[in-house]
Amino acid sequence: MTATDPRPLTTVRQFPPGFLWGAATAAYQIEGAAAEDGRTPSIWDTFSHTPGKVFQGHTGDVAVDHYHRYRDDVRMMADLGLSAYRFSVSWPRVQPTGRGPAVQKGLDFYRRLVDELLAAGIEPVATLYHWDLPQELETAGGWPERATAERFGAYAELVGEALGDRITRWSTLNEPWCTAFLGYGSGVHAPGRTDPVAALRAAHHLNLGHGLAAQALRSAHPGRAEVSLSLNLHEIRPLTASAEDREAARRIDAVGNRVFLGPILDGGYPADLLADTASLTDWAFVRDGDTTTIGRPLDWLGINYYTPTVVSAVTSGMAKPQDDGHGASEHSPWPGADDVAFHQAPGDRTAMGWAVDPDGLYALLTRVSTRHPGLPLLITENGAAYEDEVGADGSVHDPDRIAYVHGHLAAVHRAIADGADVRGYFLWSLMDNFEWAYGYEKRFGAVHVDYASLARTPKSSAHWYARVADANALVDPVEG
Ligand code: IFM
Repeated sequence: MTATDPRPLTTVRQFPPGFLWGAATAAYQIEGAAAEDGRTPSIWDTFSHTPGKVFQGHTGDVAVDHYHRYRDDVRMMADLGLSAYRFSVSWPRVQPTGRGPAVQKGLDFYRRLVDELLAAGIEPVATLYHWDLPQELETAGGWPERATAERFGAYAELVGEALGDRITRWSTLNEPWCTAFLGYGSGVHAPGRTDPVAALRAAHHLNLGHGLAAQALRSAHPGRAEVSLSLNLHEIRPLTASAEDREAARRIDAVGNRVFLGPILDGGYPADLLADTASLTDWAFVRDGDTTTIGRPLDWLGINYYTPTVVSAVTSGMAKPQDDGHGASEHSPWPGADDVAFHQAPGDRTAMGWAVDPDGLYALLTRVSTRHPGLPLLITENGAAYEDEVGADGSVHDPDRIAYVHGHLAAVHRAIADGADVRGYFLWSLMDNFEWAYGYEKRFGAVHVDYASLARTPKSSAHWYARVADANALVDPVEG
C-alpha cells in the first residue's frame, strides 16, 4: 500500500523482500492463432475438435488471442504491478512436428513477448510443456514411448538456446500427473486414451523428459538457468483414521505424488508404488541410468495447489463416485488404486466444485520444506473459478475469488513464518481462458475476458492483488 492510499488496513502480513507476485497462463489456453506462422496441431487441437470431448465443442483456435494481443496484455500486467509472469511455450509453434529445426517465427513470438516483459520490469518464468504435445508425436506413440522424452530434450535445447539469454527461471513440465493420468488413464484430457499401463509408462517418460530437458537448459546457458517443474501435489487426507482409509491415502500418495517426487527428489520410484502396480507392469521401461538423469538436483520446486483430496477405502454398499474432482470418466486415473473412493472435503466450493481449503496448502508447503530443506519453493499455480458477472457499469466484482486468494496467501505467509522457503506466488490465472475439457465455461481469471469482443476487464480481485503486490504484504480486502 502506498503512503497516499487512504484505505484502512486492519492486518498487514509482510512477505520476504523480493517475493515474486505473479500470474500464470498456458499457451493453448490463451494464444489462439492455432494455424499461424507454421504452427501445426497439438493433441489438444485434435481433442478439442473431436465431438463430445470438450464442453459445447469449444476449442483453443482463437482462445483469447494473446498471440496478437500480447503487447496489450503485458501492459495490463505492468498496470497490475506484477513482478513475474509464468507462461508456456507451445511446442507445436516452435517445432511443429516435434522434430527437426525450430520455426523462427514461432521462437520470435516468444522473444518479443519476453522482451516486452523485461522492458516492463516483469520477470518471465517459462514452462516448456503445458500439455500441447505435437500431434505427430502422439501419432508415433506419445508419452508412453521413450522417444517422446528424447524429443522433449531436443526441443528444450532449441528453446533454451533461443531464449536462455533472457530467461532465468524455467519449469520443464506443468502437472505431469495430469498429462499421464488424465491424458492416458481416465481419458478426460488429450489425447483421451484409457490405458493404465500407458499412463504409468507416460509418467516415467515425463520424468525422463524432465531430466533431459533440465540438462539441455543448463548446458544451453551454463550457470544461468534455474530449472524445476511444476507438480500438482495432492494434499491427501484419509476420510477416517481407520487402517483401511490410511492405506487408501498411502496408495493415492504413491501414484499421485511420489511417482514424481520419488525419482526427482528421493533417488528412485517408491517400492510401494511398484508393488501396488505390479499386476499391471514390471516397470521394465525404466532403464539403467534413468533415475540419475531424472534426479539431478532442482534449483527450486513449483507447486500447484487448488484443493485437498479426501479418500477412503471402498466399503461394501458404497457407491463409488466416478468423478474424483478431475472430471467424470468410467476409467480411473489412479492405476493400482482401484479400491479407493474419493470424497468432497467440507466447506465452501468454487465453480469447479472444489472445496476451498487453504490449510491444505499450508500442510503441503510445510511437509515439502521439512522433507527437502534448502529447496526453494514457488507456488506456480493457485486460484479459483467462480461464476463472475459483469455489472451494469461494466465492472466485475469477484469477492469470492478475493477471499479464496486471501485465505491461501495467509496460508503461504504462515508457512513462511514456520520455515518454508517460499519465493513467490503465481495466481492462476492472469485472465479467463480455455479451461480444457470445460472449455470457456469456467472462469479462473483475475481479468475478465468478453469472449465476443475479447475485451479485457480487470476484476476487483485483480485490483486487490495489485495492492498486495505493491505492498509486498497481505492487505485486507477492501471492496470498492
Ligand atoms: O487451467 C488449469 C491449468 O492449465 C493447470 N492447472 C489447473 C488449472 C485449473 O484447472
